[in-house]
Amino acid sequence: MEKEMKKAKAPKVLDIKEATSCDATAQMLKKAERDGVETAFHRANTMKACPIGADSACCKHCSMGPCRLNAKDPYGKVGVCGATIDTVQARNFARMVASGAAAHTDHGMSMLDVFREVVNGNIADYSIKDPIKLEEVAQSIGIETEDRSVEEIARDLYEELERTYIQVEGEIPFAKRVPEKTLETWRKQGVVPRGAMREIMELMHRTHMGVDQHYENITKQCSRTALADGWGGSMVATEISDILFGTPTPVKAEVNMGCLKEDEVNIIIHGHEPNLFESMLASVDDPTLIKAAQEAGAKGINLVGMCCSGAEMLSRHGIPHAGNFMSTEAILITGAVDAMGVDVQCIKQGLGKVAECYGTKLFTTNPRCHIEGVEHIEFHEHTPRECTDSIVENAIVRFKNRTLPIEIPNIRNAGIHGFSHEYINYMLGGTFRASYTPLNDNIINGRIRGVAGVVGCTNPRVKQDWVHVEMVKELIKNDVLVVQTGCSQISLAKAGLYTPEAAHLAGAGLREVCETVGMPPVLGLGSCVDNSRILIATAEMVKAGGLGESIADLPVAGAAPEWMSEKAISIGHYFVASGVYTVFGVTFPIVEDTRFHKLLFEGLEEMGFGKWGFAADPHEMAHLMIAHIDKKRKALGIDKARERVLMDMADRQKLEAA
Ligand code: MSK
Repeated sequence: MEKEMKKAKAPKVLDIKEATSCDATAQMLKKAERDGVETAFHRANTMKACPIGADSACCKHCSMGPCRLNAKDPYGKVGVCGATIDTVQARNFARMVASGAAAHTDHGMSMLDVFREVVNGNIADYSIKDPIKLEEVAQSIGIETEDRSVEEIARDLYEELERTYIQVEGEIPFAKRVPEKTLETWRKQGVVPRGAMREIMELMHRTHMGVDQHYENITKQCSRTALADGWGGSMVATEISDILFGTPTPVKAEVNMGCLKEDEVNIIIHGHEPNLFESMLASVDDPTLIKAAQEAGAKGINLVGMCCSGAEMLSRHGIPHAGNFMSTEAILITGAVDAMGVDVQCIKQGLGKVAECYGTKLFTTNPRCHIEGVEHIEFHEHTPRECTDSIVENAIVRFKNRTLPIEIPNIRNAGIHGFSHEYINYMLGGTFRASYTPLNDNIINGRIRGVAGVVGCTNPRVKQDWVHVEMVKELIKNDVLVVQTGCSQISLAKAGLYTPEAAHLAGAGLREVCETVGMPPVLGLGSCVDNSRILIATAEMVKAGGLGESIADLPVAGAAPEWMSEKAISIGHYFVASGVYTVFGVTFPIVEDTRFHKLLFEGLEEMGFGKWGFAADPHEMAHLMIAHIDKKRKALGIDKARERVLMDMADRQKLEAA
């Protein structure tokens, strides 16, 4: 017995300091351990990632396997059917793209369903809040708007955008927004998307056993499918959400767990589709429900967002945001959350257990997402308040019956959020000459070295927020303007970089621009579907002139330093296919030294697309992006301008010192 005990491994203790750089999450992880509660951080600590899966060297597409190939000797073995490592990896990668694209496009389709019902007068709870955006989107795809009513334009827009999903042949409507030269490359390579349903279906077919067994041909359909996400499903989700609920403009708001209030009924909405959150906003403003909360002894009802639903509402309405993906269990440990409503995507099943430990009422609301053991209150767009009122009522009951001690980390970080691509136009160009020309001018004259999109999740395999923050600090220090979405935006907001004062962390050139305009060096654009705003911004930069003719010519780069979801792979690949060098952190699901790896990391660029990159270290990641930006500046012949700017600064410093 004694011998057996000696042999038993000591349980692996979570090193909280290494798990997260978010102080509020760390505080809650300590409490979780005191309370005997387990989180995804603890599970990641004890669950060794499967090494074969991590290398994507395993195929389980049929029952002749699963076949394990050897990452150390990639061409030494093939699967039972004869599939090579390149076929296996390309198929695995393609299925990640298909799943991620399906998630975004299904989200977009839901928004389009709501839009159709609003236009047809079947939904009374929502309306067209931004008719100017409606016109602009309609015009961008060639719909006549002059002397026509909002309803007429909206009807045509619905019909046109429906093609984004169901069109069997021809190019999707938003292909009209793609710079001509980029579109030319897509046409030449045969990757202009048809409807997303067709592209995803074809990609799933091709990756079935015994169909497409050439990694180059699989990658081609990967690109087509990913583009159907970025310039299709995701873009529709963003544009329709803006039309229905308003286009974001800069708004001051707070993030972090200190947004919870001990003396109020706290409700969190977590997920992705904005309609649940919008109706919840109406519910918490309802005088009857406010009165009920007060009668239960609360000062009021406090509505807070998390994850991407939260990022979208933070941008659009300035609703406080409590934390990103890796904090969604941690916040329940405060004991202060009376109800959490979730819809789709990035909802950990583990939330159910943690909610149960602290008596939080957790509700799933979307027919696509139920969780075993968690109560489901279905959200119907035609009668949305039935669901959201019920969540509020349940939260009030829980508030009244609170018994456990409450511990809310006293941390809140104020910042400016809500930078849509339209607002960047006004901000830099002014109301009367709104355009991207001033941005391009500042890039051409070298004050701004280039633009980086830093997006994506947090992942317990790396220190939460740390990789995002270190990387972005390095970028802005080197005069790279950073635009962000999703959980990454919240990482940086918690680090205090969403204030104009954070410009002091930027290099001299970027700092000068930020101080002149009064903007932070890091601009938040919303949720993960809102990466489509970054695509439009790149198209606008091409249109404004002076930085080449295609997106691939621009001195820009992208990154997802702590990615974890298949959606992130789809996003990464649509940026690559659009012409952007995109660097991922954590791990990359492909064995190096294979032909497929070479294609993604080098070959695609030679074909006129962007390319993939990988580095685990944030500084290395930043410098890969900076080197790429400099390469593009050189190709554009604007590298000397930057040297002059640097010379000016040095001269100025010498003068100041004299
Ligand atoms: S929520 S996909 S963890 S960004 Fe969009 Fe955050 Fe990544 Fe989910």
